[in-house]
Amino acid sequence: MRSFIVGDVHGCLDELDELVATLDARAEDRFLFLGDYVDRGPDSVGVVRRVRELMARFPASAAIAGNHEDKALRDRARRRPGPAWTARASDDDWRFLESLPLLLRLPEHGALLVHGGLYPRFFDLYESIGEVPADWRVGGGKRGERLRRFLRVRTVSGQGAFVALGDEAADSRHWSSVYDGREGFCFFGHDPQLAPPEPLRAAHALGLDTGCCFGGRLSAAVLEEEQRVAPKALRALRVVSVPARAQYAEPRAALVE
Ligand SMILES: [Mn+2]
Repeated sequence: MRSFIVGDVHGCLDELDELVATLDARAEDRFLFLGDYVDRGPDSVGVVRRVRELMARFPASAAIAGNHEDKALRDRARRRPGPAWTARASDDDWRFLESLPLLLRLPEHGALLVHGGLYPRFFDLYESIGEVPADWRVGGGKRGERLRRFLRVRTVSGQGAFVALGDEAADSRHWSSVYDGREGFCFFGHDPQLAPPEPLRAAHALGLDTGCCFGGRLSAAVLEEEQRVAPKALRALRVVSVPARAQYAEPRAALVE
C-alpha cells in the first residue's frame, strides 16, 4: 500500500482529478487529505464529493479537518450565512465534514497529519498530544481550545506560543522551523507556498500546500509501504504535483484566513 498525502485542494476539482490520474493508484493504495477542501476555488462541493468518492474507492484512505471546514461548520451551527457552496452541500456532505478528525497518526511511517501545525507551547503544557476528545471541535475546555490551534497555526513567538494571523512580531517564526519531531514527522498544509510553489521542507515537517487556488500547484507526497520518514531520509520523500489551470483567488486572501 502506498500513501498519497494531498495538500489543500480548496475547490480545485480539475486539478485534483489530474493529480489522482497522475498518481495512478492501485486498489490497495490510499489517499490522505490534509484539509481545506472548500472555499477560494471553483467547485467546493465537487471536491468534497470527490474526496468522499476516493475514500470509498480506496478504503484505507482518510481525510482530516482544515480551518475552512471548521469555519463553515461553526457558521452553520450559529445559523450564520456561509459562502455560496454551503447552500448546495447535502446532509451527507455536512455529516462528512463534521466527521473529520483533527489529526491522524501514521505510526507505521513515524508520522502524523495535521492541517496547520504543532506549536511548542502546547508541549510545555502537556508534553504530548495524547488523546484528542471526540468533541474536539467544540469541547475539551482550555486543552480543547489549544488543540484547535493545530488547525490554524503558521507562526509562533520566540517562546513557542501560537501567534494569530496579523499579530506576527520580529521574533515570530514558522512553527515547523522549531518543531523537534517529538510526535513524529508532521505533514501539514494551510500555509500556501507560492514563490516558488514547492513544498515547505523542515527537519521534521513537510508543508504540502503549494497554493493551487492561487495559481500555484496541487501537490501530494508519496510514501511507499513501510517507508519511515526520518530527517535523514527526507530527500527520498517523493512529491508529485500538477499545475493550477487558472488563478482562482488573490494570494492576498491567504492573509485573511
Ligand atoms: Mn488552511
